[in-house]
Amino acid sequence: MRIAVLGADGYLGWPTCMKLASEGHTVLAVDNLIKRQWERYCEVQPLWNIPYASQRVETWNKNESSRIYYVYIDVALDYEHLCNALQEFNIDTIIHYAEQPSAPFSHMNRRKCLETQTNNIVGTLNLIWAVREVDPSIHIIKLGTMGEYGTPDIDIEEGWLDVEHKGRSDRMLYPKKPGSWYHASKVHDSHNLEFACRAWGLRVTDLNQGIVYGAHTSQTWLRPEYNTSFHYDAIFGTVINRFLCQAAVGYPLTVYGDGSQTRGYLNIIDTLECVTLAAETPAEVGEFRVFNQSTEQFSVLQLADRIADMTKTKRLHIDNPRIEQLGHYYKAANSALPALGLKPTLLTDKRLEQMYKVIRPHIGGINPDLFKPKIRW
Ligand code: USQ
Repeated sequence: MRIAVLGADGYLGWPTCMKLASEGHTVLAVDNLIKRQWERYCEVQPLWNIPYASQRVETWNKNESSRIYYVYIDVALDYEHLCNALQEFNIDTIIHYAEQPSAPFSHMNRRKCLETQTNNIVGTLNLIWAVREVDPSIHIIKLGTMGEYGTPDIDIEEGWLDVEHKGRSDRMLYPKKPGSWYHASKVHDSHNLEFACRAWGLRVTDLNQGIVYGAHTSQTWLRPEYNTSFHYDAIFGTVINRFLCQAAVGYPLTVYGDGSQTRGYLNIIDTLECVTLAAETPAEVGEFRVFNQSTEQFSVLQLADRIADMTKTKRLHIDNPRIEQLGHYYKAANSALPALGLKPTLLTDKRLEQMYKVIRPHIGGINPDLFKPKIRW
């Protein structure tokens, strides 16, 4: 396949580029490096140093038998460049990660809320128009999020819901109850993409992804220069990655509220597997296909208990800076990706220990002040 990865400099984008290139696909890595600016704005940085995007692509191309092509494009601003790149590389599949990914960031202030929604929604709209203009048969794989659904008191289905109302029935997009301005931006994206499928016959897979954890994939292990951006701070760090870093420096695990918030989780290795599976079996023309991309569900407290036991660290319940439901029902369908062949990489004790071992040599780079959540909803 000829695949464009948008957001190729990020935690998930870069390992995706390496995996697809090493499997023989032509990979066009697209990024505008904005995430690095946001990190500077928030005064946070990844646990380990990450080379410049162009440098690590160069290192890859020098040392590996496959090639990655890198172009600097702001998907939300450079529409012409985006169209030209899709055309020039004769792209048939697009994996779209190029979005502001942090819920707390979107609650920092009015500007960051607007920046999140503008970047995410306008970027996706530009992509929709670019695909229509260049080649409507291009398969768009869009990273959505399980957080679009929120925590409804009924089972969560994969994107669609059969509804009966006053004696009539219809199949409708599953109702959304996002928990942040960031999550809401993804809901708006989903609606825009679904409309583009209906109106213009585009083919889209929306991957509603759970909370990703993990530091390494088969390719990041090859060289330190291939490491991916791993955050432990309260803005860009996800909860399992954060707890392991907290434990590594003996900082009490920061459980927000009573920790009964339950979410879907998956290993970064499975993110890569899922996008590959989606790419290999594209959506039909006019189809808006939704997969729930998570392999296990845990409450925050379950995770904190396991990590506290393993590392002999204490838990600290702190005032929840977010508005979230506690003690809620949570049951999300996730059978579509296993049906395509996904073999889940589960969070075993051994995997937790391996991650902890990877983190420990880097504790000198951890600033405990960044563990404290300072942004409130
Ligand atoms: N939490 C704690 N303590 C912490 C950090 C988080 O108790 O120190 C709790 C939060 O209150 C929340 C849960 O852990 O209930 C998950 O928080 P998170 O920061 O790991 O994840 P979240 O904000 O939900 O967002 C992350 C990614 C986002 C992705 C989303 C998938 O940053 O890009 O879309 O996971 S999902 O949550 O399924 O929507």
